[in-house]
Amino acid sequence: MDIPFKPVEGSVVEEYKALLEEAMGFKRAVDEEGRVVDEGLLPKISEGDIIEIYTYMVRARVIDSWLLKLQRMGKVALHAPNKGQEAVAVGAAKPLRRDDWVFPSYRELGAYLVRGMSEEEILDRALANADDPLKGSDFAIFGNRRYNLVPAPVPVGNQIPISVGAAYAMKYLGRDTITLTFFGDGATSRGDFHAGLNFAGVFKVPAVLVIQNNQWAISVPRARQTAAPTLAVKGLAYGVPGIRIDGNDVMVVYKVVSDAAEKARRGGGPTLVEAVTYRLGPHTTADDPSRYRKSEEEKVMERYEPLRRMRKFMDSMGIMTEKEALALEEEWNSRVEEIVRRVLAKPPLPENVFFQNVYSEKPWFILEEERDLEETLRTMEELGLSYRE
Ligand SMILES: Cc1ncc(C[n+]2csc(CCOP(=O)(O)OP(=O)(O)O)c2C)c(N)n1
Repeated sequence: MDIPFKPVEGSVVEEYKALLEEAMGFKRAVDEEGRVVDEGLLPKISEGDIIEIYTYMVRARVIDSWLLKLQRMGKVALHAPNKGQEAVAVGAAKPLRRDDWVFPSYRELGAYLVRGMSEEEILDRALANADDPLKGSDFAIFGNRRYNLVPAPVPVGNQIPISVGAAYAMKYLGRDTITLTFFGDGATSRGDFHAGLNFAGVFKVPAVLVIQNNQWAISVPRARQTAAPTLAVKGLAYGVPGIRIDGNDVMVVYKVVSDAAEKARRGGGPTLVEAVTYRLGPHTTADDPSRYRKSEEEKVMERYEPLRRMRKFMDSMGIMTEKEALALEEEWNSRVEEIVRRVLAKPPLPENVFFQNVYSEKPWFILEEERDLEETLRTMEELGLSYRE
């Protein structure tokens, strides 16, 4: 029992002092000019792994820019740009095992690619064509059971308590699989974050929770979001170690998340990682950031973006020249352009798609609505009208 009442003393205080330093600090292995600034934070991985990581970042950048273009062409309903945040998604997803669970938010294309999804699958969904697995039912990026990739929720922060519950389930079942969850700085202001962290801390669940602190929750800047000095420090109140890192340095993201994942696997409990990054584009294609932030800020932040840094790092390490690294981006751009052409040529969903995939046996009122639609379409055809462009 804890009685009598007195301040906490002893080793716990020392332990918390060390945790506080991690939560208030800023870890990076490679700086914005690609120079190694902390050898100890470089992950022990091969040159091949480094090239693979860079390639995932390139692929995420390329598919992101195609999704943006396709939205502007009226082919995609909505897109939440990933530009500038590739290092967090790729660096955190890469060290995971196939049987671990990933709970993305809506800005983690890199994590989808790392888990094994192809550009074609992503585009089929985004374009809602005949191969769309969700049959046009929502504009959201879908999850994928094959890759233990849970669908991204539309409500902000919902995935936090759900993923923590899933992590608890893994522990309960005696498995050594873990969960990795992504969410934004804005999500840390929602009750779901606090409920999730509290549960995670009490039950020591095998979870790694990654905050993509991209400085903005649509138009709300980080400083208006919370009065806490850092976001990582919020974990400490719940007994969850928080580590603040440079989210544009993929090497430190990989290192910190892989260590946290292994700790969770061994029964060491959850970790909250605050990855400090910057959203270079709009919040979504429906947003205009010039209404709430200065374009000079974006220009300054271009210098810190993760792909540029990786190119400089790989060049200085003799892994790949900057020229070769840029050529790789060109190559992927052409490859994805070909996929885009193929995907655009696919037939659309059939008109009666919303009458499919719900009932095994349709009730009379649904059959009636279906007949109504058929009749409307016939009349439109007779009148030479079309609802498709
Ligand atoms: C519960 C809830 N409230 C509000 C919204 C509207 N909304 C969508 S995204 C967003 C901002 C989220 O910001 P953040 O968590 O920092 O993630 P980011 O978009 O920056 O990656 C808001 C307020 C929502 N989807 N769900």
